[in-house]
Amino acid sequence: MSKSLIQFIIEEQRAIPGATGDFTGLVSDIVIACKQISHDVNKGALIGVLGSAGSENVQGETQKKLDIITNEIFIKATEWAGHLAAMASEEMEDIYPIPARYPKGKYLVVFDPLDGSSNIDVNISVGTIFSILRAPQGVENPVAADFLQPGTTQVCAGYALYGPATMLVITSGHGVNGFTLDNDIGEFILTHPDMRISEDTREFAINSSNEQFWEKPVQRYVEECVAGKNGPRGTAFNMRWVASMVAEVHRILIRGGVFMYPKDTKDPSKAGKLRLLYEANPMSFIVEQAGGMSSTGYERIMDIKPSGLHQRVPVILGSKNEVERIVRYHKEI
Ligand code: AHM
Ligand code: MG
Repeated sequence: MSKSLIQFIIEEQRAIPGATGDFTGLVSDIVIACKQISHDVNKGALIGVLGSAGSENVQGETQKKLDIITNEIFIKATEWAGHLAAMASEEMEDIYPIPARYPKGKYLVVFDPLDGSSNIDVNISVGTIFSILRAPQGVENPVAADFLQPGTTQVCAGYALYGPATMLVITSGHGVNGFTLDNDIGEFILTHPDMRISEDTREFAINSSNEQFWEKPVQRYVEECVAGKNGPRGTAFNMRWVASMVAEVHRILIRGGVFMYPKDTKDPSKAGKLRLLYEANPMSFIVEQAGGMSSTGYERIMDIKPSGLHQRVPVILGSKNEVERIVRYHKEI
């Protein structure tokens, strides 16, 4: 009999003395949110959800209708059950405290309800990213500062990938497991146990249109890769760029690779494009748990003490030996 995601989480929790079932309940609500988002993304134009909402989020980015719809789905699926004290999302300026009409719990969740949403109108894979934190001891009514915990404190991180199949990949600090949604029975089934990232790779992912704005170490690394067999690496590299971080990280979990959204000078007010809490930290937790590495080029991402809810950081993650090399280049130049 195949194992469902919820069975898997319950079994994992049983091994932890004193576990109350709260965590399992929260994950199960997140799973329901992802199933519903999967449904809406999949129906697309049939239910009129494509296109722009005509609004901007806190970071000045144009919101898609689905950015708003999926944010609402995530909140509605997780706010009622008493597992959470508050949540924060890429699509909301401030934190979302659990309304007074519901019981409060000990966890915080941060999420990007529809990452890669610029891809939605062209029917390319998008995803949902989430990270579960504990509310600080004794805090019943969290404020934004309570979310500013380094990635190392994450209890759980995961993503749902809405691709040819919908998958959910999750870690709670004991390796990484992947589940595929069986639409016939409405369950995520364990199909990719103990996912591991190969230490070496000949595939990299970066948005090359930003090359002129990169720092020297990244320019050097990419130059050496594209120089191919006759270059300093003596081997041919392949390149991919989906512009959907979830799809990118998933490819790396399946067949190795390195993903970079590095520091650049395109907009000096931004340290990078990707957000520490909603994107960089959860993906770093997953990548490290699968044996990969994740850095800004200068420091381990999960060691960063966040300074703001919507803080951005450079991201370089994937196959260990390549990320180590890029970090070394940052030290050399
Ligand atoms: P989003 O959260 O607004 O969708 O932006 C994040 C996405 C990532 O999924 C992806 O890696 C990156 O933005 C692509 O950026 P670009 O369009 O600059 O290539
Ligand atoms: Mg995003």
